[in-house]
Amino acid sequence: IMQRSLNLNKTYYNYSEIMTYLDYVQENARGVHVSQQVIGQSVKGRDLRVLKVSRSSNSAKKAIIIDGGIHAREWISLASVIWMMDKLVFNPRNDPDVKKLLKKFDFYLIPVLNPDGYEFSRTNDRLWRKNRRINSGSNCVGVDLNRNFDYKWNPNRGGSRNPCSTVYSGTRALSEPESAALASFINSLMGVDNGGRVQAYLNIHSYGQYWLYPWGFTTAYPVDRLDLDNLAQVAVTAIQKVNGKRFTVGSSRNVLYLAAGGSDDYAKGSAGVKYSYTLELRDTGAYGFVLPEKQILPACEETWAGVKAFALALAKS
Ligand code: ING
Ligand code: ZN
Repeated sequence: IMQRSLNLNKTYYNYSEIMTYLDYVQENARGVHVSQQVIGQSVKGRDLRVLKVSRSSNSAKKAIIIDGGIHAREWISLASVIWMMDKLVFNPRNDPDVKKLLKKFDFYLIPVLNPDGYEFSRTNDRLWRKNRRINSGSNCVGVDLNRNFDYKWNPNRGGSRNPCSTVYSGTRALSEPESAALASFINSLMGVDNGGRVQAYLNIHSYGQYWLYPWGFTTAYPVDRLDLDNLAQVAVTAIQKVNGKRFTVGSSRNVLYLAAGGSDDYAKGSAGVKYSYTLELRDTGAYGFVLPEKQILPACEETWAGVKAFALALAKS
């Protein structure tokens, strides 16, 4: 049935294949603990699953949350999260860094944050971005989940009040089940019961080759900008060593564009996660969102190298 590792990253898998793979990972993990949690449902009722990887059961170490597929067409982001899962759980090359990371952190991986949009992109419209919300009073479908989060939510700042826009912010902050589920999941791990466990949050997108930190809603920088910049530099240096790809570091607003309501701004601004980032994976526009399957492997390898270097540096910080 579903094979692990190499086959997994030769092709882009659909939602149900990815869910089958999560079960495979959980059943076949040896020497690490894997558990799954459903944190909510999409508009069309698909489960939003989180896979936790830790050294032991009931582990409550400092945590790193990583998600992919918030935008439907950014297929490489899902593949990259699956790849990280595979490396953390099966550690095929017996990498000592993986052991170090699991000594220090619990990982929470969410490969498909927007399953309805992803399936629609696979079957109907390859360049679909939003979720599949039916907007009342409009013939246009979908809300941009990365404009829908509840920190400085503002359709006038890089979002839109028009349901037909690809960056439609929704009728209100956290109007969508997908964004609401992620927000409450981050909050639950940051709450007093959990001792503010989340040290880092990575929201994975494509394309453009950027490692971005907040804010998206303003040109101002976070007060701890230098800390965020330093660890991002460590990550992009590691990425470049793998296949020579250069990633640009900076704040979303200053190196990309204005966008309020992003999940990275939410994680930092509302939930209090210090190291909150948006990653834009390959490429820089040659294929854009439609990254060929031949590039899945190199893209995942370099992203994993960056994430690993980042997390190792975080462990020492
Ligand atoms: N890019 C992100 C977007 O949501 C971003 C970039 C993230 C900007 C966060 C500002 C804040 O537009 C893609 N590729 O979706
Ligand atoms: Zn995106």
